[in-house]
Amino acid sequence: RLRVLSGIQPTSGSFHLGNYLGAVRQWVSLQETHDAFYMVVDLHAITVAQDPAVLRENTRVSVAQLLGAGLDPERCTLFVQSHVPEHAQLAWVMNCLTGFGEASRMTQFKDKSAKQGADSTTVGLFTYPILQVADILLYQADQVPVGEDQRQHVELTRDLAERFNSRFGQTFTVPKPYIPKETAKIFDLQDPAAKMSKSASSPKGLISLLDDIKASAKKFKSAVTDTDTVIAYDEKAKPGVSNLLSIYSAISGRPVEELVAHFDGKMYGALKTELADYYSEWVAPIQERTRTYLDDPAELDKVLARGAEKARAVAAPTLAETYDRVGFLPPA
Ligand code: AQP
Repeated sequence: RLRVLSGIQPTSGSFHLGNYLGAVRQWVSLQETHDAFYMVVDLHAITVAQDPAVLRENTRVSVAQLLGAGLDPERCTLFVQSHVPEHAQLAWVMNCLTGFGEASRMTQFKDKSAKQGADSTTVGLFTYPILQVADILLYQADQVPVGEDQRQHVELTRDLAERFNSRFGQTFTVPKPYIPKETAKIFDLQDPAAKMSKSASSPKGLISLLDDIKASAKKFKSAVTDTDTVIAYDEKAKPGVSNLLSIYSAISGRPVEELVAHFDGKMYGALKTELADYYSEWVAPIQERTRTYLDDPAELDKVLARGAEKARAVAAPTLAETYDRVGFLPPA
């Protein structure tokens, strides 16, 4: 069985549809065919300021939501990143292997730090991709299911794995990104040129899975499209309509061509209303299951304790071998 690893940040009270379609949906299907490791990455979350109580709460909600979305702790290893200290430990070694210029080329850092300004940008945000390298390499992952925005970080992981292996001897599996084209990038409903993101300029463009369902339905109905009237898939000429078709196709399992034929001769309003209705039905059981897990904190703790144990069983030997390869004296 090939191994997959991925993570998601507990930085808001709910995942958004981009997180779900770009990543979590693939996680759920890959747990059936792969040796799957999934984590809530709280170490990554503190690269921007977090309120401690809120972070703790959001971490629990994230885990409950992953379970609500269909992760099964019997089929995958689900854990919280800070429960496995090897992540931070391997990250230091990787920091010392990464060029400053190389890290400076990461576009996500450039975008986020430009938005935040130099004074509120932390060194942690700068080295975030290198922690991600450690996350992946610790588990000798073959594939990394992520959205398109993470491709550059997986490329960095490949470069560092190869660099380490050629300098110190074969140690790490060189992973590949796993990015299905159809949902690689979900766009903001109000600004179809921008990716759907929790730091979007307007909350109207963002669909958070745990939000009030009626409010989300309304957002679909007021999504920005274009002045044409034909429902067709064309990312360049019709980014708004294409985004709605991608979302509808992904959650319903109906191919885009089938949807386009279905809406032949109909107006944009028909697509928006039908999608809003479909989404409402689709998300209700996810919300319901998430609530069930949140109502049972003891069960959640049990899942996470078992997950951390399984994760450490893989991470600890990788870290020990890495320390040995770089020449650290083993403790007596
Ligand atoms: N719009 C998106 N389309 C497809 N995939 C997406 N992902 C995020 N946005 C989209 C994927 O979701 C996974 C988890 O990402 P994360 O925990 O790093 O969340 P994020 O990138 O911080 O989410 P945001 O909303 O994009 O945050 P900000 O606003 O801070 O930049 C990843 O696999 C990611 O690719």
